[in-house]
Amino acid sequence: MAILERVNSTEDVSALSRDELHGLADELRSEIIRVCALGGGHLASSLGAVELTVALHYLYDTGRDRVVWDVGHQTYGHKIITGRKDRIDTIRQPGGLAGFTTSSESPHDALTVGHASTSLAAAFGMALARDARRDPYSVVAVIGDGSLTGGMALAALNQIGHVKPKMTIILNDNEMSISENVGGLNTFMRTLQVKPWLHKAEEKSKRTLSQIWEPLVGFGSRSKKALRRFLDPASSNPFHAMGVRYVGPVDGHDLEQLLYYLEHIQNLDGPTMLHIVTKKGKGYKIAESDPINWHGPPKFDALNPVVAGKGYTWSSAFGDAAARLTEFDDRVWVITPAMREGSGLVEFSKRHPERYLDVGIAEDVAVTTAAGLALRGEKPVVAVYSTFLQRGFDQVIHDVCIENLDVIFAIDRAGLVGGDGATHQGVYDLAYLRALPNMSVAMPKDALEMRAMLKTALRLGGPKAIRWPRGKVALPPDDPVEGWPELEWGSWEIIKPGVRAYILALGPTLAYALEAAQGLDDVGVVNARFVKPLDEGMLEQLALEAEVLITAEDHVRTGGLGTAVAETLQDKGVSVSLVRLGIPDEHVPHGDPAEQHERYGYGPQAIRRTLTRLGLAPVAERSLLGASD
Ligand SMILES: Cc1ncc(C[n+]2csc(CCOP(=O)(O)OP(=O)(O)O)c2C)c(N)n1
Repeated sequence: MAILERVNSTEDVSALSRDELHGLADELRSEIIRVCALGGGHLASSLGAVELTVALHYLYDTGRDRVVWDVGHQTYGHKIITGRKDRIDTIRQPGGLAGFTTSSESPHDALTVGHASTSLAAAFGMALARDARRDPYSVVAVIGDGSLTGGMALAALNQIGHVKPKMTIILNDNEMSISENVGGLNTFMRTLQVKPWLHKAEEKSKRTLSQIWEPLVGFGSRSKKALRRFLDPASSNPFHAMGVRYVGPVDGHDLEQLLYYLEHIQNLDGPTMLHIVTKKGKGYKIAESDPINWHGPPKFDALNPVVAGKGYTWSSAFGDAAARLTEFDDRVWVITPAMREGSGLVEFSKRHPERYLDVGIAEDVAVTTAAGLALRGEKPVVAVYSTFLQRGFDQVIHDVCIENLDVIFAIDRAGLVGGDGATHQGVYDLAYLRALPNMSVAMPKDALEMRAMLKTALRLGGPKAIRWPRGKVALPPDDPVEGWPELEWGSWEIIKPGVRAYILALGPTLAYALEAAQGLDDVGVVNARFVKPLDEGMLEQLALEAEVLITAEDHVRTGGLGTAVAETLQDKGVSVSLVRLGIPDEHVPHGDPAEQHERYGYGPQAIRRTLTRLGLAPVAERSLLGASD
């Protein structure tokens, strides 16, 4: 690490010789592999962006200029260069560096990110602010071909091309989103990649070509234009058409070429897009050949690299259930906004390609496409992470709920998610979905209950959201759908009877509540699996019988289960002491979810402390279990 040792800032990169820049790229690559092996992380995207990272830091002062990375997952090299190499081993770990660019972490991180497709609009705003203040800094946005499929990115491009501020857009095209990239723009980008060949062919044989073509297509100008478009796709380039100067494609691993083009573009007025072609996982053979599994591996052995299996997860359980449901009812479709692997749909996509749709990183499109399908009698299931459904919120109201359509929302990663941190926490969906007329919201306790909910939702119709957490679940038996039991929609279930108190728990907090209430005859536990509609009958009865009700949820306290319970009791005029456990009004950073559950008061030990404080568990335990929450 001879060169990296001397690099502590972006100025140090600018001081390097060209030869040393190549050495720096090699060292960064080794360091990224070492760090990801140690604790897991976004390996393949960071490796693919190494030369770009070096070139940008050579040409720009990222402390002053604004380099906006889309998603921010490809920035391990950027973090190492910009004064964070001593802490890079802590990336994504509790209390350590964030996995994405985060402005509170460094002045070199121009934007706090994690969700895709925001870079262009943010950089556009920064360029407008710069021009309004007549400041001299440069603005650069780096966006992947996957993130460019998001409507936000395309709408921003449309504005940028119209207003034309001076800015550089780097399109980092590796043909991949997390899985293979999709869509017409992606197909078009493939035609751009053959452009150099076409150029050469045109140069070398201009005469031959016109000799061949002109007699064939005639001499009319329309035909000539069509021929020209075929030979030089840039003349029909949609970026160009939107008003953005297009340059490329350029080999994004050729540092000299990158520096050459970036340096020239730097001084051009207006917006310029440099299209670079890169390989995801570049320089690490196994990641190059399998960029999907090496997109974000857990920790691995760098000498014997294998991506550890995740075991049977909630996502696997959903994928299996969806496949069964499609065989049971051929009107069932599954739509994913670019999360085939994460949502457990790899097998489904192979077995039922005609009922499977990946719409790219476009959650809004996923929801409204589902609405369109439902309007024509189909039964779409939108498989989406809780955090990403936020991008489709208006569509859930406007296109699905107002029409009361038969759309099931299969919501994965509900709750705190661990290493991805604040941008990815799935802790708002109960609040934002519960508010919508016609919508139901449920959370199963296990994979069998998930099946029962899916089957019942399919029969009942209407907008139905079923959510589950990240992580493992017990494998259910492989029964055909005909044998799956249904459940009464909106019903709760008493798991442990109590006398003086009841804990109303949801999903993962159910096991916590049972652990906390162990050995306490006075304390009952309820599987409050429906947040909307609540089991009002059972709630009222429990409130009348017990002294205290405690709600426990892996969700913000504002608007979740506890709020729903409080509102219902208030409306019914039933008064009972109510303790609401959940996440307070703050953004939760990356960390270990189990630790965070304890810290926020709804882990098993924390619930037990609450029971002690309420006089429901023996006081002697206080000292054993630490301070009261
Ligand atoms: C709104 C949103 N939806 C989904 C994701 C999950 N996600 C993270 S990276 C990624 C792929 C991005 O592809 P690209 O921009 O081409 O970058 P690459 O990973 O190929 O380097 C996706 C879908 C996200 N971060 N944000």
